[in-house]
Amino acid sequence: MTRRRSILSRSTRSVDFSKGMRGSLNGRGRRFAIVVSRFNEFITQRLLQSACDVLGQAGVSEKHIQIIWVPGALELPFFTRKLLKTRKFDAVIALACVLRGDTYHYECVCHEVTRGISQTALETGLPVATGIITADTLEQAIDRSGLKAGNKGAHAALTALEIADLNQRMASKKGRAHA
Ligand code: INI
Repeated sequence: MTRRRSILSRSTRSVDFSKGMRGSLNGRGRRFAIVVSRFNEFITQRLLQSACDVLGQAGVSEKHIQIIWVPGALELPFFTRKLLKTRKFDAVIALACVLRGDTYHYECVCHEVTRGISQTALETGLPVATGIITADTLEQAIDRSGLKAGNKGAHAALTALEIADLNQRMASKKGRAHA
């Protein structure tokens, strides 16, 4: 048996899964901005409502949530970047709904938005959570905005709370102590 194989098959200490840094979902004192697309507003309103509900339940004050409406998903990266650059927010949440039925450039919109938002987060070093429905039909979008398949706005808000806290912990002594 090779050394490599013996290392791979050897049983090791079990990992203590309670260890390691995690972000908390406590939103007290935190500030968030939500950029939301007007395109398919019937759906994005539902995403926005759930995102705000989750933030409220986590203790985020209403006056600490800034909402910016933009024409469509393609405008999300630009305004997300602008908001992050103010350094006033712990995280930004980007919400939209892209439907294949409405456009043949569906792939292009989805790809550009995802790439633009990731680039913005990496460039500014600040967290962005996305709740972007990409669906073939309006029915699927309705399911993903609260009917049968969860609500992407709520998921994005939970993610934003967690990554805002994680980002702060990683920058602080508290975070290093728990690492
Ligand atoms: N924007 C969306 O948010 N969802 C869509 O489904 C969509 N479609 O189908 O085209 C869409 N297009 C608009 C785009 O995001 C820009 O607002 C527009 O191109 C102006 O820059």
